[in-house]
Amino acid sequence: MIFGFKSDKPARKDPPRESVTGKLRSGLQRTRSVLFSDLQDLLPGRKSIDQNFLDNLEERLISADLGIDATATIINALSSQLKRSEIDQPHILIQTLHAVMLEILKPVDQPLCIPPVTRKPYVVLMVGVNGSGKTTSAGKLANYFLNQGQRVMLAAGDTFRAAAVEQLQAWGERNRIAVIAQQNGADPAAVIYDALQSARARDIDILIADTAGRLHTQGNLMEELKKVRRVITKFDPAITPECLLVIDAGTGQNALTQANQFNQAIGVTGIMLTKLDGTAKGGVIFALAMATGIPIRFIGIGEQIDDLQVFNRSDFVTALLALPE
Ligand SMILES: Nc1nc2c(ncn2[C@@H]2O[C@H](COP(=O)(O)OP(=O)(O)OP(=O)(O)O)[C@@H](O)[C@H]2O)c(=O)[nH]1
Ligand SMILES: [Mg+2]
Repeated sequence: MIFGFKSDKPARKDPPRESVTGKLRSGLQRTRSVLFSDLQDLLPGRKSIDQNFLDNLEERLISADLGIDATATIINALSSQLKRSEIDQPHILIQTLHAVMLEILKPVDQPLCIPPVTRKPYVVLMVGVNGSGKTTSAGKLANYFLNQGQRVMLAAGDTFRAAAVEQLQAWGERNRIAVIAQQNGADPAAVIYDALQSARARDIDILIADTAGRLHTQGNLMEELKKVRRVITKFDPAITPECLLVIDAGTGQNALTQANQFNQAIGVTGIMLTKLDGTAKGGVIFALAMATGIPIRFIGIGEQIDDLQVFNRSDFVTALLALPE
């Protein structure tokens, strides 16, 4: 069953740079306020930074869900500077924080590069626990790729949750692109296979496949996901899909378990960290970077179609510390 519209290749449209950084800054506002609000107040009557200050900062890093390892890395870097008496003013502290945070995020700052495929379509498989933002992110990603001038199609691989298909169809309508779907209860692997055939026949560049939410502890549902992954290879062994794990930033440290379990099941190739705008736990990005090393491809900072950004560590840390551009 195909719902949708015929799409011609649009010209490439990139959003203005100021709107990207401004949005990111306001999206990270809650996390920033846990980390750094009243930072100056922590320095009562002192011009220099001392151990009490670092203890307080450590608590804040833990509260913002950076996790033990990233917190220790940051505090150790600051402590050793403090011992060498190199930090005597807040702006030097901020510079050091900035440098250490960038270093932690460096290995995961690997944007998704769509290879110049001779065999279309390129496949993006959205996976993750219930309610993490998979369907919304599929809709936003479709818009992102359309703006890059790609031809995009959606596949409704969530045949389980009531109204999941309709939800994806609404994103298809918003983007004016086709959505391949079957009836509720259909085999998700069959839907994806059908979508792959349809995408190839229509010369689609990118097929974005939604899947049902599942807990990493539900063995049978993880098996279902493995089957979906296998069916892509069966369709064409030359296709290496982007298995994009969608994680709600508000999940906190459980994000690490999700990443490990989904990775073991299907081999996660990228992470999309959503709902950064609604949480003070955005520091989990540092914990994910240190514990998994899985590339963080995109971040979600709102519910609207353009509330998705390609993850860039420099933009992220600058916005988090609210440094001038
Ligand atoms: N504030 C905010 N809300 C988001 C973001 N991404 C998704 N949401 C909201 O999160 C809720 C769940 O999103 P869905 O896309 O339905 O999540 P899902 O993973 O597909 O859910 P299931 O299919 O039930 O597993 C919706 O209300 C979305 O609008 C984001 O980046 N920021
Ligand atoms: Mg969904």
